[in-house]
Order: sequence, then structure tokens, then C-alpha cells
Amino acid sequence: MLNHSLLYPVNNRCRTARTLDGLWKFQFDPTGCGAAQGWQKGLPDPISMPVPASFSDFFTTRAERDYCGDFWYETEFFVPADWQGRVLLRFGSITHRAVVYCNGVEITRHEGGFLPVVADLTGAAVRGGVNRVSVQANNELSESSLPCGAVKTLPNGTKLAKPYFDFYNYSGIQRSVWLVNCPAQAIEDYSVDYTLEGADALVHYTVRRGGDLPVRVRLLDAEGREVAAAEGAEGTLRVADARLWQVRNAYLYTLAITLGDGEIPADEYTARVGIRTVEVRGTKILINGAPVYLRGFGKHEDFDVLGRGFSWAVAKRDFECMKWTGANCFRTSHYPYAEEWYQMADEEGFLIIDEVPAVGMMRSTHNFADAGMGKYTYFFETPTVPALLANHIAQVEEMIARDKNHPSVFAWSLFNEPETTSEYAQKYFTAVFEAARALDPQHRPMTGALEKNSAPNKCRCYQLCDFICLNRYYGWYISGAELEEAEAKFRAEMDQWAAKNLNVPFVFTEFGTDTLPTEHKLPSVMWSQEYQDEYMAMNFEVFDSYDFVQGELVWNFADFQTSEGIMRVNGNKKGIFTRQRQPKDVAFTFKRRWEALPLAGEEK
Ligand code: GCB
Repeated sequence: MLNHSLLYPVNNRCRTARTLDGLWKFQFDPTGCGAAQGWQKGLPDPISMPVPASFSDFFTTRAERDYCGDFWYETEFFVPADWQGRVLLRFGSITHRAVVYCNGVEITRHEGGFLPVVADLTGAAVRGGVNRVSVQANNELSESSLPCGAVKTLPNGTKLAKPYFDFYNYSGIQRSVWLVNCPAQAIEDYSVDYTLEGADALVHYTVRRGGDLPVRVRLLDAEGREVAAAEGAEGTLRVADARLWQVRNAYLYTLAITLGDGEIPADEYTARVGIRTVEVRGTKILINGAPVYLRGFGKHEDFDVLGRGFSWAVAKRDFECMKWTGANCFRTSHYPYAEEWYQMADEEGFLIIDEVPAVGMMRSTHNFADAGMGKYTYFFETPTVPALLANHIAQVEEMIARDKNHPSVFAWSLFNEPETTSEYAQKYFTAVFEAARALDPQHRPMTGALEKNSAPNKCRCYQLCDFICLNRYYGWYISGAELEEAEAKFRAEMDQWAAKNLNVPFVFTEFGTDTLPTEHKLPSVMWSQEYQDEYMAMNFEVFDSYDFVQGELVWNFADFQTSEGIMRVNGNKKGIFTRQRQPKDVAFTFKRRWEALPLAGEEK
């Protein structure tokens, strides 16, 4: 189990959190000599670099934009003399791995670019003085890293990232950095789980704390009125006439946890929680006992200039666009997003399939096309697998620890499009699912997104999933431009799934066509807006023919940046919106369809 706290920073009587976002110092370290040369004591020749942001798209040369290897960030911060207890630095993420130093001393190391890095500076930071934090980061990909890929080294020594996945290898400090002061004996973590009893709700909670100070838990309604309270590190709150967190109609309570029994607590943590239950029963996905048909998007954290850098403004626009289409769900393809996305989803009543960065588990830079054509790369038959598995499970653990209390998160996705047809893959994913199932206090459904080669008669991993997620491109990668043939093949596959009588829900987690907003053609051709529309019409017909299909998350919400190649025109253009978040024609088709579907609580 994680022995440090991933709690999102808050300010209150016992805690202070200040963001260190702004302009940091930055330097590439192509030969990896920085640590040996003492760069942790001050960068020799830095430039300035905004945080949070990916470094890539600020630069005007290819060498800098596509840089692969070690790179350093550095900034200074003041720690007040009166800060008692612990001093922490919390990075929302550092892509893909990092060593954090404070005043030249190594504090922590972290593997994985999409989950928080917490450095405990208590022993190293000078109180009442200015301190230096240095971050030695690295963005290389390998077959034991998540996401998976390789590094190509050119004859002159330059390294290039070769992702086995279809998004740009954006890197840097892409999420906010917080300087946190909290008590020495602090609230480290909490979990909530719910059961409904008629109009009442039971909130089962546990609090993990340092030391053994008494715990008090209160639940406040949206007006700040106390509706339930309990003592103890574990217990149950009974909420009479509970207002539930409903899909697209969210209601949030505040959970207030305190330590100690004095007038002023020894520690205090407050969080917004939503009371709701999740269940898969037969072919239905139930929220608060009522079936919900998922409609929405696979997304990316991706925007002009910022790369994968978090921006409240972009997130706000994305939610407004999603609401406008009538969506109720998105998948955090292909990695856990910045926590602020989940906070907004909690407020807006969106459902999230939260995905670990297990993508590229197939040895191909074109795997999005190769996989569907049946290419097989023996990915899980290699010696790197034990290291990959350990890393995979560690990231599942961190993701669940970080996101488990968000009402928006209703399911975990533990992979995207790996090879799943061998006994090796089956063994690998059995271990991942077993580990994951032991971690979630709410026992939410677990799943993963399966590509075309994971066919009903070949796939050995769908059996692990509580609902089955299919990424299917009939009419694009398969029989592109031949929609009749594509539909026949699509139905043939769906008939095979139907014949299995699995009695579980199916959700399409990807389907789509690359579409240029400039292209119109009558009759349609691939890449034109008209083709995107016709393709969707065919897909909708197929979805609607199988009653076990309980959701459609189109690929992708918006156009996004990828590596270069003959398959991509300055990025992937399967967006329903452009990269600037303006609708393509097909967005109106989705709006019409989705607004006509019941939002939640009714069958389609
Ligand atoms: C897929 C992948 C996704 C790609 C998409 C595509 O199957 O999961 O990452 O971007 O196809 O557009 O090819």
C-alpha cells in the first residue's frame, strides 16, 4: 500500500497550500551529465519555462520540440519560519519519471508521468529562508514504461521517442505544483463508500492518519449544514433523505475530517463528496440503481501551445462543449488526467472511466492500424514483462488511491488495446486485475479497451472485465470507404458476441474517422465531413441493434497532436471538435442523437 498521502492540497486552519506555478528555470541534459556535475545545486545555463505546461510546443526548432532524454527544472521558494510540522512539495505529475532535489539533496524518485509526485522536504527545507527545488526529469519510453514505446538513437547521439501509441510524447511539469504545510501527525487519506436504504444513505468511511489522535467526521450539505457526524477512524454516517449525486445533476456534500479533540483540531481535511452507487447488473450499468446509457468521448489532455499542460480555461470549454452535445461520460484515454478534470466532472455530473497509462502494449508504432489487421508482436512473451507488470500495478495503485473518492469515477480502465490473444497476456492481465480489485473500497467495475484483434473467439482477456469495452473502426481502418461491407463485417462480429450470451454490458470506447474541417464532398469521400456523418449513421444503426450495447464514447472529443507519419496530418483528426474546440458538422449529429436519449435513469 502507498505509505504517503496523495490528498489534493487544501487550505484551512491546520494546512497551507501555495502553488509554485509560474516561470521556472529549465535546461536540457542530452548527455545525462547533470547530476554528476552538480546541476541539483543550480543549473549552469538555464532558460525560462512556464509551469504547468509541456515544454515541446514553445520551441521553434525540431530538436528542442522533439527532445528526448533528461531535462531539468528548477525554482526557488520561501518557507515561512512559523511553519510547524511537515513541508511537502506536490507535483500533479512529472512526465515520465523524475528525481526531486531540495537544496541539492535528493528527496524522492518517481516513475510514471501521469500521477502525483510527493516530495517530503521536512528535513531538507530551511524555514524562514529561500529554498531551491530541482527536478531531474526524463521522457524516454521503453517496453517496461507506461505508456510503452522505444527510443531510437541517431548516429550523432540524438535520441528520438518512438511511442507505440497515437499521441505526442508531450513532457515536462504539465500539472500544478503545490508547496504544502501540514501537521506532523496528519490525515493521510480517507475513503468513502455508499449504500442506499430507502430515502436514506449510509456513508461508510475510513480515515488513515499518522499517530493515533481521535478522529471526527462530519458531513455538511451544500448550504454548510451538518447532516451527520461520527467519531472514529472508521464508521458509518447515516444521511436521512439523502440527495444523491445523479448523472448530469450532481449534488455534492462536504466531508470534514478532524484530528484531535481540542477547540482547534490537530489536523483538518475537507473534501467534496457525492453520494451515489454503481453496479453492473446483467447487461445494464446502474447508477443509483437506475440504468444509464453512456454517451460521450474518449479525450486527451491536449491543446495548442500548452501541449498536455493543464489549463482551467481549456477544461471549462471542454465541459461546455460536452454538455452542449448532450454527453454524460468520458474516458480519460490513455492516462489519468489532472485532478482538476475530476473535480469539474464531480460538479457537472459527468461519469468517468478512469484509465491507467497502459497503452502501446503491442510492438508497433502504427498499432492503431496494425492491430486491427491482425498483426501479432509477441509483446507479452518478452523478458521486460516482470518490470512492466510491477510498474503497471504500481500505477493502478496510485490511480485508485488518488481518484477513489470522486463520484464521477464509476469505472477503472486497466488497459488500452494490448495484445490479448495469448496465454501470456491472459496471465499478465489476470495479475493486474487481481491487484486492482483488492484496492478499490467502492469495488467499482473494472474494464479495459479492446481492439479489433481481440475478437470474440480469440480474446483471452475480456473475461476479466465487468463490462466489455470495444474500440472498433469498421468503415475506417477496416473497409474504409466501403460502408456497406464495413457494416456487414461489424454485424458479423457483433453477432458472435451476441451468440456468447455473456450477459454483461458492452460499451464502444472508440469509433471514428479522421476528418478535415476544410473538406466537403458530395458524394462523400474519406476525410470529408460528409463521410464522418455517414460513418456515424452506420455505427449508430449497429449499436442500436444490440440491446447489450450500453454506451458509445466516440473517438475523439477533439483533434489532437500525435507523432509524425504518413497516417497523420499534423495530428489525429478524428475530433468531433477541432483542436481549437469548434464543432465539425458531425457534432450537430451527435447533439441531435444524444439529446434525444434519456440522460439517465431510463432505458434507451
Ligand atoms: C486506437 C487507439 C487510439 C488512436 C485511435 C486512432 O485504437 O486506442 O489511441 O488514436 O485508435 O485514431 O487510430
